[in-house]
Amino acid sequence: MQRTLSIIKPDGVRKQVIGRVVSMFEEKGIRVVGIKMLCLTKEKAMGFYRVHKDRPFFDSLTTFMSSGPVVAMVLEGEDVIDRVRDIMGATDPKKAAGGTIRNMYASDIEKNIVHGSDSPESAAAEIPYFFSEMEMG
Ligand code: IDP
Ligand code: MG
Repeated sequence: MQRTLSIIKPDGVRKQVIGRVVSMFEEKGIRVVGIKMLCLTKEKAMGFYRVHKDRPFFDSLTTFMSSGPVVAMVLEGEDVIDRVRDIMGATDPKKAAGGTIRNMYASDIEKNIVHGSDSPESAAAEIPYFFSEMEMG
C-alpha cells in the first residue's frame, strides 16, 4: 500500500469542483486518509515548490498557490502515486488526455486544478509538509 499527497489548487476550489475531483479518485478505489482546507502563505507555497525555485514561473506559481484556499489530501492505494498522476493528466491541460481532471477542468498550464506527488521520495517529503500522523486515518 502506498500514499501520496494531492492538492486541489485555488482554481479548483474557486470553480467548485472539490467534490468532483475527490470523486474521481474515490471512484477508482483510491482511499482518502487525510483531508483539510487551508490557505498557503506565499512562504509556505515557496517551500512546497522549492524544487522549482529557479524556474521562470516560480513567482507566479507561488502567488497563485497562495491566492485562496486549497484542499490538501493524503490518498492511499496500490500504486497510488502513478495512478493519481494518470487521473490528473498532463501538466498542460491542452496535452492532458480526455477524461482526466486537468483535461476537464483546467484552464492553463499554471492553473491546472490539482497537484499529485511525482515519486515515492516526493510523497515522503510532501505528506508531512501538510499532515501530522494524528491527521491521517
Ligand atoms: P506537475 O504539477 O504536473 O507535477 P510540475 O512540472 O511539477 O508539474 O510543475 C509544478 C506546477 O508548476 C504545475 O502543476 C503548474 O501549476 C506550474 N507550471 C509548470 N510548468 C509551468 C509553465 O511552463 N508555466 C507556468 N506554470 C507552470
Ligand atoms: Mg510536479
